[in-house]
Amino acid sequence: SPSKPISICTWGFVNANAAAADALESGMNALDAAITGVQIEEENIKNTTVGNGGTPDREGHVTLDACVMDHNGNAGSVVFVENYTRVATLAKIVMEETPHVMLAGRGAEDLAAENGFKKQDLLNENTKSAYREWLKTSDYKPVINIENHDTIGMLCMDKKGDISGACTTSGLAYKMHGRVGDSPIIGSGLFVDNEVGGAAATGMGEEIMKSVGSFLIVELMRQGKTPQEACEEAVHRITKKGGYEDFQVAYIAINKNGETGSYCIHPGFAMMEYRDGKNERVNSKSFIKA
Ligand code: SD4
Repeated sequence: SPSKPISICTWGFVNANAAAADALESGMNALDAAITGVQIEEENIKNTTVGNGGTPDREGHVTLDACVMDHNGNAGSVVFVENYTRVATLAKIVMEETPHVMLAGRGAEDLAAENGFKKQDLLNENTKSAYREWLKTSDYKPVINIENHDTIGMLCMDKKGDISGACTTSGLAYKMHGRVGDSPIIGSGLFVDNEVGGAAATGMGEEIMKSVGSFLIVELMRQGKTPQEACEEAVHRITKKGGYEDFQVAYIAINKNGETGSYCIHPGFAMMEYRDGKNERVNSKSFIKA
């Protein structure tokens, strides 16, 4: 059996993965540990793709998407949320306190207010001036591997061996108002089946949604693929259609044996992996070679 606990997350989020690892080592369950981890980035105003400090849409609104999934197959999700930052926690509240899986916009914001979340302006001077700059050309072109791809998806295996995950984002920079990406879509940005494993995604949400990437990875692992092979196959489903020169997609996965994998289209993606007391950056292999 794997040495537990284990935590992995997208990109080089050292502090977020360390926070999840500490929580897991102290005995916290996988779901709450994943939320504890991603919350570091939701509160990190230097991360312009998650939570407070997120980049606005083309009309100047910061709108957040998040979801969580636990080891019992329960799921919660919020989309198009303005003015509240802890949206992974809000997704957990949807999962646990409502009869629904997904709440959007005003309804999700009302639930946040009812639960004592702090209402705040998520824009700051930096994101405002970057937005003003962007308005000069209004050129919508998601750029590979720069700061507008910093979504955090996290998968935790706790001391009991249960797997849960969380995924949270402000989505693609300067997206259309009302646009929702893959991150809060169960099966796209995140999927967990505690009998098999879990997967999470980052990158061009439209491509991840069209191929239901995270669900695909978990199903491929169920059929016997390793997490690495499953991530590669999910990326190939996208690349075989062509047109991937201008966008990035990256996946991370863990199986029930504690094996992990990651794969992406363009070089430059990495995941954090914690196990055996070590929190390490793992550079991902890519479809296009560096
Ligand atoms: C989205 N997948 O909204 C997200 C963007 C992302 O790092 O991953 N950014 O499409």
